[in-house]
Amino acid sequence: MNQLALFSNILRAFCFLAALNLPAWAGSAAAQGQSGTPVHDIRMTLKKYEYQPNEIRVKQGERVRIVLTALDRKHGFQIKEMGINTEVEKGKETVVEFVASQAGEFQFGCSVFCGLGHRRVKGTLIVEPASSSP
Ligand SMILES: [Cu+2]
Repeated sequence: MNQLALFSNILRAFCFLAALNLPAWAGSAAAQGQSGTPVHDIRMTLKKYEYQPNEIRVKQGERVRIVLTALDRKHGFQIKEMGINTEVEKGKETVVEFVASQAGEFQFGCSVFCGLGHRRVKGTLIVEPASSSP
């Protein structure tokens, strides 16, 4: 009886510690990821039939975070070469995050049919080579 009570107390203490440790570990892992590479934040809006801005310029190696907001209806955001394709709901911020590891020009476009001008909803992501920075 006594031993059982002791055992369950130890077990409870262990679970308590495990519960405490998990968020601490997860928190530090997230912080590390954030501080590792600089983040290039870009805000972009979407409406029939355009991205604003429709040309974005980043440096190779940067972590890019695009915050998309659709103003009139649901649209999409797709960069085929990077395997990015996400829906952007109206009035809700949608975050797309990636590392611009490859230099070059990449077309992005709408992947949700939004009307007759759907194909015009597009833009260019320019990733400048890392060596071109001073
Ligand atoms: Cu569209």
